Amino acid sequence: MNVKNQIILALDVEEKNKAYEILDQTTEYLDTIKIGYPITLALGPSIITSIKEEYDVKIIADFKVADIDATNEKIVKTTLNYGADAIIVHGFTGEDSVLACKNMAEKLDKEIFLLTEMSHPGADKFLKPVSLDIAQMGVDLGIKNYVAPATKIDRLKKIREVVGKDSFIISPGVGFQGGNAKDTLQYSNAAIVGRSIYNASNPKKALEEIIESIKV
Ligand code: FNU
Repeated sequence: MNVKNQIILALDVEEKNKAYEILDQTTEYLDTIKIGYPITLALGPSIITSIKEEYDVKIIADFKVADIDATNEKIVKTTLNYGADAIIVHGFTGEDSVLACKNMAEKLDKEIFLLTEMSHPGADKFLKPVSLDIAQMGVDLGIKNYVAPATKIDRLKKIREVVGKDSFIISPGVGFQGGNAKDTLQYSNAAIVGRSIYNASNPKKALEEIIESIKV
């Protein structure tokens, strides 16, 4: 996946007007949007189709798919058929669950991102001890796209070492959660930013400043 300006907007707003307002102000600089449960549960999954129709953006559906293989397959199929270009899948569920997602996405000519380790402090307890194994499983399964935290650069670096330089890593946690875009992009291909953009008094300016901070 190619991400313009290496920034992905996490569009976790719950009103359509607000979503479109933010997209109007930011899509000059962005071509990749991450939508998750907040907007999808508030507005319904057709919001994916509507955004795709009105904006020239790629959509990554952050549904952190984490069920048995048969159920995962259905979740991935439906989400991608709504128009999402890619879907984020948890890795801790294991090979069969992840493979079901990968196979379905490939069948639809779309992509999955494998979530290795999460950005919040609580993830240190259960996910951190296994995240490198999850990343290695992804490599063994031939997965090319990963999610790894911007808030824990040492972990991001280790995950990059496991998945290799040719894999594509996207990293949440820049801004509000304390991560820094420039540091993150030393090891990651794109930073995911939500609240620091959509809650800013001037989202366009907030995004411009983040893009500028990457260049210096
Ligand atoms: P912001 N997100 C995250 N950490 O924050 N998908 C993870 O480890 C992960 C995620 C999502 O903090 C989070 O749900 F796997 O407002 C939100 O949509 O900048 C976004 O990344 C971060 O939003």
